[in-house]
Amino acid sequence: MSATRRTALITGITGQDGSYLAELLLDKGYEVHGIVRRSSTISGNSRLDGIYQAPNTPDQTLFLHYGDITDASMLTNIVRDIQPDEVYNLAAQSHVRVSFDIPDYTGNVDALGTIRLLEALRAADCNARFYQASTSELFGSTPPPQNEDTRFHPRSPYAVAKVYSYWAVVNYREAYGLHASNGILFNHESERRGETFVTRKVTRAVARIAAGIQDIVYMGNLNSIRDWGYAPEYVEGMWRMVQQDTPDDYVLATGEGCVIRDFVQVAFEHAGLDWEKHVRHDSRHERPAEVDALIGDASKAKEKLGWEAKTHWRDLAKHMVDADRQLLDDQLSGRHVRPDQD
Ligand code: NAP
Ligand code: G4F
Repeated sequence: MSATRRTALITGITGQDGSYLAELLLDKGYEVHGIVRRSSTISGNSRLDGIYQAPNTPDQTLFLHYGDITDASMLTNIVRDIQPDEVYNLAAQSHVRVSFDIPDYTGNVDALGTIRLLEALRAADCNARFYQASTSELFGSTPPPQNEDTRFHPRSPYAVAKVYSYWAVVNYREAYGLHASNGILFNHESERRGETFVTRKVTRAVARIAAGIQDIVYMGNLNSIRDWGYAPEYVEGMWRMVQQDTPDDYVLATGEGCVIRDFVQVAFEHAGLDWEKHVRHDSRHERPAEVDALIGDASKAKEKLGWEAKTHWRDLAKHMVDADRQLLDDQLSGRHVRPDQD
């Protein structure tokens, strides 16, 4: 290991953001350590295919460790062993509707998981800078535009747990002088987005309908508004927060709202399809309490971090449709292969 190489620990490395962040940090010359759940070997690790490194080679800079954010002793041991310079806490049960089905588990992972990791830093006497994946869901029913001063009004067990973590980070900053920052990120999507989030669900369905292997997609409330950006740009914003001399909390957003129905229409039209012929309503995809409108004001990030979203949601929708059509084509023709990993 190089004496000057910085070391980062990422929880949630197999997720959308974790995989992009790992790539960014490896490009910047970091040694990257990621915590991987044993159960995610098949589902999540495919996002890391592009940066897979054979283990135990002299040039290895990516290290994956089995663990779980619910296992405090594991967290303390790994922090003690690798003494990271930076810790990015991205692990979460991140699906809002699912959090109504498993509220206890969501709180354990998304709220207490953060405290466990912060305590692991203290127990291991580690002065790492800390990034917390906070979310625009904190604002819930408070109307847009939302910025760092907007009142929180969470509308789901997921959001309630994330409010707890947000304040845990502020508290550890104030109580222990930890360099800990909250990134309050509005929705950000990509070809690596989980398949049950609305954008990816739609673009996957478009690809399958265009290929003639599906006809109908069942969806919930199409009237809500989201501020959708492109995920690789957002992980750059996370990194910039951690590089600041003083820890702080920042909103990352595009500043433009999109009604779900408009995203659906643009995605279907991009493949030459009429969405109204293929989309049906299913109340099972609705939430007991909806977040009607999220539109962020990221002026503080622009001023202090020099960060700005670049990709418009229309281009994002088309890009995701193209990527899903290509992926399906590769899968159907047998071209989609994965390297062996342990
Ligand atoms: P994601 O794709 O759902 O990834 C979540 C990650 O957390 C996965 O690697 C998952 O591992 C891991 N994880 C789940 N439970 C865990 C546990 N008990 N122990 C350890 N790891 C666990 O989410 P994302 O979209 O990348 O988002 C990253 C973070 O940002 C999350 O905290 C999310 O809540 C937050 N966030 C996301 C957005 C957004 O629009 N994407 C916006 C604001 C905030 P498996 O592979 O094993 O499932
Ligand atoms: O894609 P979604 O499930 O994302 P949601 O609830 O906004 O949460 C995402 O963004 C948050 C940031 O604001 C993150 F913190 C969180 O981890 C996650 O990444 O739903 C978006 C909207 C909702 O209004 C939902 O009711 O789409 C609506 N929707 C309509 N039909 C649907 C569906 N959502 C899903 N997942 N599936 C549907 O069939």
